[in-house]
Amino acid sequence: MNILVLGGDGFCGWPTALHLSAQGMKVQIADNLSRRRIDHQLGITSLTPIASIEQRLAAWHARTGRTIRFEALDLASDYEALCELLAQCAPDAVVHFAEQRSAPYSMKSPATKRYTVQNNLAATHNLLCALVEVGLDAHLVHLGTMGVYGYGGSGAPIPEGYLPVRLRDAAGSWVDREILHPTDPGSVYHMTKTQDQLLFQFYSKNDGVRITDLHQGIVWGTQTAQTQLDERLINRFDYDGDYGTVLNRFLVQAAVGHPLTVHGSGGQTRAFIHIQDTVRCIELALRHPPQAGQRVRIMNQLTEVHRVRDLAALVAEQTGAEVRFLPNPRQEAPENDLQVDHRCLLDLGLKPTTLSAGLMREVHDIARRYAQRCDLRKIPCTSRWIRDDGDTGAATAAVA
Ligand code: NAD
Ligand code: USQ
Repeated sequence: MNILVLGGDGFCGWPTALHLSAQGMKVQIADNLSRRRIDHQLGITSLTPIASIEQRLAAWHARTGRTIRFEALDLASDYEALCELLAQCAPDAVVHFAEQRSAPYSMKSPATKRYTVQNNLAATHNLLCALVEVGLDAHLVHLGTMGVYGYGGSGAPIPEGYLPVRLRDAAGSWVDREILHPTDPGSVYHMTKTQDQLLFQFYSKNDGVRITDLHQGIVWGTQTAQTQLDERLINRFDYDGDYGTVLNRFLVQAAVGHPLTVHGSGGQTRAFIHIQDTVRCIELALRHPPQAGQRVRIMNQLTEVHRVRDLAALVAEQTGAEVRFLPNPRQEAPENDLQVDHRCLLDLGLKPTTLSAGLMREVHDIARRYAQRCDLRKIPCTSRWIRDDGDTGAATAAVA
């Protein structure tokens, strides 16, 4: 299979590209390296020492004899170059990771809000438009988010994308339909993902583009079977207040002796998946493409559901860390339940990596090993959903 990985230098994209290459697939990466520029802009670095994309690809070739090509391309602005790349590469499938993915960064300032919307929506729409213009029947696999459903907690399990509804027609008879599940985004970033869904629905219906949208939970962990082959292949590990996600932050906080930073009561319940399972899910989605004419296929990509304060308690119990309850910088429900249907990927053969099995390995192998690279000043979350101090955040420019 011939695969184009967009955003293939990022946290999920890099290990996915290696995993697919290791399966014998022909892989090409395109990325504008904006995530590395945002690191620079925010004065942060990955906890793990990530090599340049050129060094990464050379190391992969040296270790395995396999070649992954790289193209520097901005999906949101280089439309002609994207069409050329699609025509030249003629992929069987395109995996789309190339979006600004941090909720706190998207809420940091007017500039970062606008950047996130312009980047993410233009990237996704350019890709769909280019697939049609070039006339490629490639399967598009997109990384969406569980956050499109919101965390309002109706009490009903969240289905895989579509909600069955019953309506009365004009004659008074009941009609059964399935509609996209209503959206309830919690940040500007999450809002862009809800709008991606509409772009997919339209291009699927109008142009017959075959699309799988994977509504992924919070990814934790760092390494996969391939990224641990060589230190030059190591995956990125974000721990800062903007890009670090909750469980990976707790792991590094425990390793450096920083109190675990629970927002509010920690009653927020979220879905989680290990990075090793992320790459397996992408492979499963690629090996089981939707049929021609099928509506957008949506699968919930997660393996476990946890409450934030329970995760903090678990990490504290295993490491002796202190837990600190902080004022919540976000606007979100202080407590929510979360029941999610996620049978599709299990039915396709996913064997989940559980938190209980992987947690301490992650603390020892990564968080403690690279703890000296942690900049404690970058741990606090400084992005606020609502500013009540007269500060609009206007000083934070978006990435160039
Ligand atoms: P990341 O920021 O590490 O990687 C994204 C990559 O895309 C980066 O290398 C970046 O340079 C590139 N990129 C961004 N905009 C681009 C553009 N316009 N043109 C070309 N390249 C561009 O993020 P990630 O954690 O790997 O997330 C990948 C995808 O998975 C995102 O769409 C995200 O919404 C989704 N996701 C991530 C998580 C998570 O916990 N990390 C959870 C659920 C969903
Ligand atoms: N939280 C804390 N303490 C921290 C950091 C976060 O209590 O130090 C809380 C947050 O307030 C929130 C929860 O943990 O309630 C999750 O926050 P997060 O930063 O781990 O995750 P989130 O902002 O939702 O975003 C991440 C990824 C995003 C992806 C999303 C999946 O960055 O790309 O879409 O997870 S989901 O959460 O399922 O929408």
